[in-house]
Amino acid sequence: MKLLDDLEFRGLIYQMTDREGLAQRLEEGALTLYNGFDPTAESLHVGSLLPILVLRRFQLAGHRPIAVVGGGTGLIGDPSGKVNERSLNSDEVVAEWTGKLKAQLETFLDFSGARAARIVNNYDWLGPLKAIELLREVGKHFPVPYMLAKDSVASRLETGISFTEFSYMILQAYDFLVLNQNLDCQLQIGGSDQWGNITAGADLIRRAAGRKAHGLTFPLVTKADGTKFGKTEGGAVWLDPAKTTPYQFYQFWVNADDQSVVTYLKYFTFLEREELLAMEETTRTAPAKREAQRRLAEEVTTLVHGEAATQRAQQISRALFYGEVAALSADEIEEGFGDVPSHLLEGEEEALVELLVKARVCASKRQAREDLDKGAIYLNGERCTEGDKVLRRAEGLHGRYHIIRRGKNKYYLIR
Ligand code: 383
Repeated sequence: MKLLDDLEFRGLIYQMTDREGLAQRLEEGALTLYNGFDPTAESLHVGSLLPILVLRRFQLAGHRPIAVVGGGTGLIGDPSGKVNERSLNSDEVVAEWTGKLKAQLETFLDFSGARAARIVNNYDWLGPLKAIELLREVGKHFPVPYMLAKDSVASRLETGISFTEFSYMILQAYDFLVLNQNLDCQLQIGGSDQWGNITAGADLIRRAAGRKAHGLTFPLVTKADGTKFGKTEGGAVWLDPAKTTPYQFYQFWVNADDQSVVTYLKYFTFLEREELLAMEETTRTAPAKREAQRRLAEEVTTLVHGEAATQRAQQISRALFYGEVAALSADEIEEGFGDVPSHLLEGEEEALVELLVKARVCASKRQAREDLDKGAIYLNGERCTEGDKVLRRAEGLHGRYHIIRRGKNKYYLIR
């Protein structure tokens, strides 16, 4: 299948500057394209994964991807899709985050061969830029009414926007011009929130250099219940394993709702048409098996964290699901129970009833005795009904952990 047809089949195309023109250009041979990532945090998150994978889809089809890290634009702040003015981060923080994003991006693209990917930092050309030069050479191509008409600005005229953020589109447009002139980059991609900035760049390339450039955006990723994609109760789902463990990452995907799971498989995996249709079918006929969800979680976790981490995540998930926690290694316990309520054992031993109350498993000692009596409490995977049980640290899993489960799947960790 041709690249554009595949992107369309996957539902990845939201807007294009000129479909026919781009289709024709792709026929003519290798094209250089880019997507920008601003260092607004110390890690990329699942939302950044979509553009990364689209860059990779282009590369697999024989084109040359560039990932731009916004060491310069990150100092300004993109108003696109933002209701409020951002607070500025210091030079040091932006430089540090730029380095971290760069390292993460390196793991997703292929840097060898004729279609080698590149990662560039726009601070390299925005940093040295002089104010007079910017206003004379670039600013002249931006009619103010044109800038005011952009969504990112128009939507903020009532609530407020600083000149700093108002100017952001000029910098992103200038990036596209620089990349077009220096690396023959002819296409910029991004999420639908980036349409205004992307077309600003294509327009600038036409006005300032008399050349044609293309833009393509993908749709905003949504969830069936209307809540924001990529957020859990614990916050954003990060690509950095120190911020979101591979197990949590795996769980995020395994919990995808039935209405969205096939869309996510199309967006976030490289599964082909037949497999995608098969997943669509099992989700329709046997949703309870959650086969598509498990496939999704396995594919995306492997892409981001590798096979070994995925196997661990699956092992932890199975153990928790079947209550077989005694089989987990100490590392797996730390990873799998990273965000369940935990409590420190004071001293070497403590009465279970007391502990159940202190660890907030049960509301009172009376409740704790009742729960034990009716068999609702599990200790390290075994049902415990002993009202006078004493918990000893040394008898714990790996000599230090006691895992308490109340009911079907409410877990607590005693360290
Ligand atoms: C900076 C310089 C450029 C081109 C783009 C940029 C960044 C851009 C931006 N992008 C978002 C970000 O960095 O702010 N102005 O958080 C997000 N992207 C991608 C995608 C997305 C966008 O990194 O829609 C989601 O991930 O475009 O919100 O020369």
